[in-house]
Amino acid sequence: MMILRSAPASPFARKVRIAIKLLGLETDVEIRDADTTDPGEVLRQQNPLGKIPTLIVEDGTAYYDSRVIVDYLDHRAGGGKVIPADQKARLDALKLQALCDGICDACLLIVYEGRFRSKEKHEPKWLENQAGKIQRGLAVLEASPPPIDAPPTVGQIALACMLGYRDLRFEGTWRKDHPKLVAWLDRFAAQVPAFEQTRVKS
Ligand SMILES: N[C@@H](CCC(=O)N[C@@H](CS)C(=O)NCC(=O)O)C(=O)O
Repeated sequence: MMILRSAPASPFARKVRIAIKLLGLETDVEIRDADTTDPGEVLRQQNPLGKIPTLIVEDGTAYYDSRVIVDYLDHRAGGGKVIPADQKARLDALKLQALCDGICDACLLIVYEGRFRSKEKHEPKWLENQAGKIQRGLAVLEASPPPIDAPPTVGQIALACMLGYRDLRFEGTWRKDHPKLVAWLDRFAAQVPAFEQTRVKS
């Protein structure tokens, strides 16, 4: 049995959880939540970065980060499933994943600024720098939303998880200016039940 160190709100862990469902590996993985802020959390021994998601496989090997985990799981499920085998399609999927994960990184840094620093210590220039990455990334995606394959690629899953995280932590403010992405996410949710099944209920 594999163990996935996870947390319900993490967009990176959600990407892995959706991939697990799509790859038919649900019965092979136990989801075990981790508290990344707890210095005593065993996660820090499993992954020196103390980050989720981290996957521990049967022989005790720990895989991180989410990109490595999805690569491992896709291969374990036969290969070429959510990470296409064809070079062009594969690079398209990985590049889309890199963009959406990068937007999530910027979102997280903004969330952590609020969580770990008192308000008077917030650095507006640095926050604006992160906001710029999010804004430009969303603009590129809105200009040309990707297709939704069956099954979706890891890039398309990453896009859905990133937009879901914008809804969860930023009150869906992205929706007003990105109508094509709103329609894209609606289609994704209809085509991929695992998206709704992994939504944080709160
Ligand atoms: N590039 C990593 C990002 C993972 C990440 O930033 N996870 C966050 C939670 S969403 C985390 O573990 N944060 C705790 C920390 O940075 O200490 C991935 O794709 O897995």
